[in-house]
Amino acid sequence: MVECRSLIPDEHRLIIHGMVDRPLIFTMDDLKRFPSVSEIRFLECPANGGMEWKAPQMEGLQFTHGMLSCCEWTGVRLSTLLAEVGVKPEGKWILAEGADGAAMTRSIPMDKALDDAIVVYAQNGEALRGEQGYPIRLMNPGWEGNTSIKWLRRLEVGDQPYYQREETSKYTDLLPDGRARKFSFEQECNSVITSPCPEVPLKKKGWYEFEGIAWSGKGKIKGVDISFDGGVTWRPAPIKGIVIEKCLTRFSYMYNWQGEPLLIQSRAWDETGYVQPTFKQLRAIRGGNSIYHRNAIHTWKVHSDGSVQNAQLA
Ligand SMILES: Nc1nc2c(c(=O)[nH]1)N[C@H]1C(S)=C(S)[C@@H](COP(=O)(O)O)O[C@H]1N2
Ligand SMILES: [Mo]
Repeated sequence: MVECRSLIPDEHRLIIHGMVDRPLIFTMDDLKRFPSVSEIRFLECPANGGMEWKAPQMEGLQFTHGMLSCCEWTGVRLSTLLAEVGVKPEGKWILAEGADGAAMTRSIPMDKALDDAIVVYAQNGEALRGEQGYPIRLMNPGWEGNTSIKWLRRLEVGDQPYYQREETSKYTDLLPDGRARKFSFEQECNSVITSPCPEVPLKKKGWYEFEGIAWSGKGKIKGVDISFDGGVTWRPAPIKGIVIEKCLTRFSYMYNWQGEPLLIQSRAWDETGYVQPTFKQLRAIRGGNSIYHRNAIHTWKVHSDGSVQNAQLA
C-alpha cells in the first residue's frame, strides 16, 4: 500500500488576512488552544437529486438523495478566530480557500462567519479523514455543502463577494426569465422515505415500519406528513428520537401492506413554517433549468410485488 498524504498537520497553516487589523498565521497547535465547539449537523451537496429536475432518472435512494450526511463536528468557531485578527468595519465577505489542486474557493458573507461557521478539525471524535478535509475544513451548518471548504488554508476578508467559479458558473440556478439565483446558501427543508425504497423493497404482506429522514438548513424539523396515495391524503408521521437543529431527523409510520400499489411521499416542514414544496410548486418558481436545490416532495411507487420505483407526479 502506498500512503498518499498531501498535508502534514504539523506543517499545515491557516492564514487569515485582508481587511483585518492583525493578519495572522495559525498552526494546528494554535487552533487547538482556542475554546472548541462540538455540534451535530447535516452536510448536503446542493446537487443532491440534481439529476431529477427533468424526469426521474436514478433508480435508487443512494442516487436521488445520497449526497447527504450527518455527524458531530469539532473545531473552533470562525467568529473566535475573526475576533483574534480583528475584522475592519468594511470587512463584509470572506474568501475561503482550500489546499487541493483546484484551490477551491467560495465567498462567505460575514454574517454567517460571525454566526455558526466552524473551522473543524474533528468528525465524530476523530481527526478529519483525508476525503473530508484533513487537517481542517470550514463547516457552514445548514448551508450548501460546497461552501464547507476542505483542506482550508486561507481566509481573506474583503468588502464584497469574490465571484469565483463555484458561485458563478456552478452552484447558481438559471431561472426561466434568464436571470440566475446566486448565493443560494441555505439548504431548504427536505425529506425522503428511506424504507421502503428501491434498495429496500417490501418482501411480503403485513406490518411494516415505513421510515425516513427530514432536515432543514434553517433550523429544527417541526413535523412530517406521509402519503400513500401520491399526496391526495396525508397523515402525520411521528418524529423519532431527539430533534436537533440542522440535523437529520427520523420519522416513521406503521403500515399494514396487503399488496396494493402505493405512491408514497413524505412532506416535512421546519420551525420557520416553511413547508417542503411539491415538484409542481418548485418548478413554478424555479423552472426546469436548475441542477441544484431540488428539495421537492419525493415519490416512490410501490408495485404489488413489493418492488419500489423512483417516480414523479405531474
Ligand atoms: N477544497 C475543497 N472543498 C470542498 C470541495 C472540493 O472539491 N474542494 N467540494 C465541496 C463540495 S461540492 C461538497 S458538496 C462538500 C462535500 O463534503 P463531504 O465530502 O464531506 O460530504 O465539500 C465541499 N468542499
Ligand atoms: Mo457538492
